[in-house]
Amino acid sequence: MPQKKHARKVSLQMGQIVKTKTGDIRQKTIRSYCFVVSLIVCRGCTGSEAKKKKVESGPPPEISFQPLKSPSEQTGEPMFTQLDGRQTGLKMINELKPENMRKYLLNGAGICTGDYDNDGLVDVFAVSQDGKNRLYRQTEPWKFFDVTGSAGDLSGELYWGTGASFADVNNDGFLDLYVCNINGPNQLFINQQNGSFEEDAAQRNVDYSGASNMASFANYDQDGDLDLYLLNNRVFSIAEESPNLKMRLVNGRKVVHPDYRDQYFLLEDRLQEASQRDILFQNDGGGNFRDITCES
Ligand SMILES: [Ca+2]
Ligand SMILES: [Ca+2]
Ligand SMILES: [Ca+2]
Ligand SMILES: [Ca+2]
Repeated sequence: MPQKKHARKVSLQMGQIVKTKTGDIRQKTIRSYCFVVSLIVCRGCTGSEAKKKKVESGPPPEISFQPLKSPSEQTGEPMFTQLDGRQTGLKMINELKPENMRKYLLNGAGICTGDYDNDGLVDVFAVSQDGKNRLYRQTEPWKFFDVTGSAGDLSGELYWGTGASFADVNNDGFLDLYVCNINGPNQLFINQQNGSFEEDAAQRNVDYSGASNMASFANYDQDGDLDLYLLNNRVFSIAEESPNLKMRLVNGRKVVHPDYRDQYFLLEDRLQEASQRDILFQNDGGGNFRDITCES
């Protein structure tokens, strides 16, 4: 009997998976499959009981599969069409100069969308690694206008930009903008409610300088304000820059050279390249943050 109990558990798990992912047709198929599983398990029952059940249940229904149609197949229309940047105004190209080609820069740069001026139209902020970051305001449906110059010092030309996020960090109803950089501090642009932004990351304790990839905002502690999770990589790869890096022996023990302790660690006497830690920042409600990574 423990065998049957186990089979019932398997059936439930499969039913749950299918219900959430693929819909009715798939559910029917899986129910049929579970039914077959039940029959197989019944074979483990003793003699006459198993035979009796087999007669009562009859032959297993035939299992069939039918692929679900996508919305585009149902309507005959494509789900997405590509719009020409010359028509939309979104003409930016992410630049990465050949002389700056490094593994840690080949991740590319990010983009974020949000209605920063609360006019009901979603706007776009795009990051460029070697070029200028751009803020595009949507002035009418599918028409964007480059407002980078008038919206504040958003170009980020001093740094290799990696990612950006819109989030209302100070709860004033206007989206603020957080930009991640490599080789320079991250930037937090506070929305001035008049179409422009002012950078204030240092005052708000989120001017982390390292190799940030991307920032994600969520109210993890459910106190009504958006907290910040910062994803970090490594500034550069020692293995790439100094492939002949050696360990040192101190009192007969291998140690990492002090100059590289932030980049390397030893695991079973083998050098492992480290990354910068990710950071969780807690918002005080007014858009001022505190690093709570260790205590959390
Ligand atoms: Ca807008
Ligand atoms: Ca705000
Ligand atoms: Ca919060
Ligand atoms: Ca808070």
